Amino acid sequence: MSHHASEHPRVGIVMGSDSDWSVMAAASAQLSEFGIDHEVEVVSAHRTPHKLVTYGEQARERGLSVIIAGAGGAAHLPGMLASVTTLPVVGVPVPLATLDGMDSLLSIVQMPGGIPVATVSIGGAKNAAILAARILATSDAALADTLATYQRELAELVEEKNAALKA
Ligand code: RP5
Repeated sequence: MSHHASEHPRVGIVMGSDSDWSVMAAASAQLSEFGIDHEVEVVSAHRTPHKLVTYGEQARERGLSVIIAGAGGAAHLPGMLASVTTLPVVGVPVPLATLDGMDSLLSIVQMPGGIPVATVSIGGAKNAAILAARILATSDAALADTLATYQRELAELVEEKNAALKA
């Protein structure tokens, strides 16, 4: 697991174990592509519960705007973080060797009323980063431009593939 630490992170990527990094690295890579400063930290709901509470409680005052939380199996990290912060939390269900990530998905997505987690697809770390970027872009015009360019490029790629199909 390796990531360049940023001095003023706007997004916090947390995961239940370093074993989640193979999935969560895509979130860090996408944020870097958009030029968004972020931090990466292992915070386990079950192995380091006190750290979880401290992280969630201090996240806003430390300057974070969004938390991306990935976990697998009995994946309580995103929901528990959402319960101790008012920041938006994006949950990433990490697939483990058994159950194909359905356990992670259902653990994260079924939150009780009042405590939302914006859950992306199983292994959807890249989309978690794009969603975090969209949240930031509600008050960041330059980032909104970056996201518009990104979407234009996606569309162009489809048309290039269409052209190749017909060539
Ligand atoms: C979860 O348990 C973590 O998010 C990880 O997906 C899973 C397994 O963790 P390790 O046993 O690999 O550390 O809490």
